[in-house]
Amino acid sequence: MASPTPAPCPPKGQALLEAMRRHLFSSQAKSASLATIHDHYVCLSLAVRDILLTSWVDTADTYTSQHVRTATYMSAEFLLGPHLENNLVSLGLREEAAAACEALGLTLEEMLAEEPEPGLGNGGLGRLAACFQESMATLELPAIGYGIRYEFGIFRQQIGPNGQMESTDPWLARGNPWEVIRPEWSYPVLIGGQTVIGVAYDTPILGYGVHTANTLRLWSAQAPDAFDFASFNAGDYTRAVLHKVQSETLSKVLYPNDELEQGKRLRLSQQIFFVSCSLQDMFRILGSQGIPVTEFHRKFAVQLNDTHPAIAVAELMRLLIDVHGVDWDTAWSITTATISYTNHTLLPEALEAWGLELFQQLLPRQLQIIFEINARFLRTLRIRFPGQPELLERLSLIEEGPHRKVRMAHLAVVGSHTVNGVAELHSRLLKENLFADFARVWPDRFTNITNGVTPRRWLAVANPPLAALLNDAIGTDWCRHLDQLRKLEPLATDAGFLERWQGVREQAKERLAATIRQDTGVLVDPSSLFDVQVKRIHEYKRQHMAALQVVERYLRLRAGEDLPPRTVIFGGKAAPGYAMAKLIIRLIVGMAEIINIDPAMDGRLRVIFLPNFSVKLGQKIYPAVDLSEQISTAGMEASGTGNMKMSLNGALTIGTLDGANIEIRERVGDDNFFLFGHTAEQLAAINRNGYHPMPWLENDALAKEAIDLIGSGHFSEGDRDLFHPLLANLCSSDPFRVMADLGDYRRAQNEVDSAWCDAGRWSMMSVLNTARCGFFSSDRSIQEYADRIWKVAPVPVNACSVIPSPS
Ligand code: GPU
Repeated sequence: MASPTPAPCPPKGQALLEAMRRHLFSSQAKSASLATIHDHYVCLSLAVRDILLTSWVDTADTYTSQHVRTATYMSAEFLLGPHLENNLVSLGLREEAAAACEALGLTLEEMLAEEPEPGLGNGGLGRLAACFQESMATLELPAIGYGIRYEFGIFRQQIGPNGQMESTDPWLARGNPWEVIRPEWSYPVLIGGQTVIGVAYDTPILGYGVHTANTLRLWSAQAPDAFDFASFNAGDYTRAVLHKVQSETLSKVLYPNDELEQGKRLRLSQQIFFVSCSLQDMFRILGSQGIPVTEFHRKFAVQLNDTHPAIAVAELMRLLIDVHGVDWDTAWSITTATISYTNHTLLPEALEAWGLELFQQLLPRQLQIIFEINARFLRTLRIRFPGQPELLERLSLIEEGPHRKVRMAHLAVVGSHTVNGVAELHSRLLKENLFADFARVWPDRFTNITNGVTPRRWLAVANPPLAALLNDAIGTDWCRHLDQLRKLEPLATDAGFLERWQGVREQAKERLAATIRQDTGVLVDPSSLFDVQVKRIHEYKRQHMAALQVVERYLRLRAGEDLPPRTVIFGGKAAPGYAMAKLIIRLIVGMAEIINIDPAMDGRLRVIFLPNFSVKLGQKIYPAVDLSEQISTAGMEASGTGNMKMSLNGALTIGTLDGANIEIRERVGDDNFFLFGHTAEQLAAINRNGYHPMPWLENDALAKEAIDLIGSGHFSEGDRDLFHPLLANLCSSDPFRVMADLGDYRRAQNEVDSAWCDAGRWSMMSVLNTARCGFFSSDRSIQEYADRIWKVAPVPVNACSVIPSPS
């Protein structure tokens, strides 16, 4: 590359520029003539890392010297998304970085595009963990995130004429400038009689506008050094190496199932692996600060992100008793004073229960401890509830029957001081249904903490034009105190402001239109209504109901009805083994193929399936959404968080009374939300009388026509069998009550069409959505966890590092 003429650079940009040049030589070992775009990305990242290291080192020093009470967040998933831009925004260096790139003849955009995304999660649960890490740092709370450093994250999705195809995600293939390996912090874990070593890899998590940088510590599996020395010496070199490979497969790949537990041996191994390493690491920290093990619960609060880390209850008991010599009763008080558990679903297929045989093979000591916990628990119950064996059976940690199982949710509830759901409705249903018996035993153990999302990534990073408009209109405080968005309310009727608002929205939609063109080849009209459903593909989320609605729209347009132009955008991954979800994708793709080339549509309907939905893609999509589809069967979506991201960016929701939709509607106002569908209570009543979809369908000519059209092979090149499993399911059992809600969904969609035609009113409603969404900041969620569950207080970090900052 020809050496560029340096553009004028601000001082910090100058420092970045110099650090980039230095890293090209000292880290990438290249001259400018050989440097690839990826080299430059690495250099920029390392230059940014140099700057944030001061915060990171100072934070660790502060926490260590002050012996602070610390929250630890244990999660099998952290769906982080790219770090570079987020770190630039947290450090207030985005402009400077752009200038430094320009001075090298590069653009910041091309650097950002180079970053592979650490997709160490499936969907909402993993993304929530990532938002929470960032909020904990921003609130200056001493915290550590603990998880697994999967070598392969969530699979990459490509879309072909036959729907979804999967390929691997080798996100580490070109190295990772954001992590630091800590070989000195490695721990042995005994699984199935074999020892595996977990090695710590640390990633800094910067707080926004503060000096705090917390740590996300992910464990990578390694075979021990003296691995299988016996067989090695016996000359069986290959066997020894094979065992090594086997141990190291532990952290190889993230299971791509979302809300489905398959009872796989490797999965249980992954769980004990990261949980044991994390707890051993906490004991190491305790020891290094001279704190006795009996004070464990004063030093640490441990939050279990769903039941994936629930084995922590037994493992903490084992470490206290077997390794640290604590008696049972003391160990049990410490354990239950330490641990708390968040439940994220009511879906029965997601509830983890491990077969006793597998458990016994892999974790015999932990199973023994679970039996002892259960025996003591059932003994107290027998005294409190005499003559109620069925109650005891329902509450037991062990599910009886031909295949006895350990119920991980029960282990988590019994071993925790607090159990929370993730939205008001979800937490109520937990107490009324899944944990009704437990709520009788311990009514005070259950609480709600409604989810939130970080406004840094989901507004400041994802939507710079909106952020700039907000800064201008209401000041910059919103980014740390999202409630400040309230100040927008009076502007919702200000014509000048609405015009600027419209401008911001158009920019986002044009940007998404360009991405759609690039990723699918389809041209869409940025002035059409962008109707978006992006999330994992699941029958309970009812992408097939949205698809039916699109077919109906297609039929109505073909029949000459006048409807405002819409672009209907879908995105999301289906678990590779979930046939029905994959068939739903296939249907959407088939619809898109026909509808997008039908001249009768005359630009009034486009259907898009955006491949490989990810955090990166989400950052482009959320700001451009006009209509947010949140249409799950009431009672089934624990919370949802995409709903919050869209509303925060000014989308209007069409939704059921499910999860956090209810709270969003309460806050934005029912005039600014398109509600439809049965409530959870109504569905429960319908179920009691025996549900059948046919009576609903028989009275609905349009729905029938849509189903017949799909069945005729119209969207499958004449193949009448392809979608049969999907249609037959809808017309026979319809487990997710699509037919019961379809008519009302159509009514609400018609309301959307009319509202869209009044552009001024739509803009006002859009502003009010953003203005009233401040509650859904993950800062607010984390503040609640810190105050009500963890009792962890902020510890401000001052610059104290002896290491000079590069600037
Ligand atoms: N969720 Br359990 C997942 O994304 N994956 C899971 O395995 C389980 C739950 C989601 C819920 O479906 C969603 O409603 C919620 O907003 C999210 O967890 C975070 O709480």
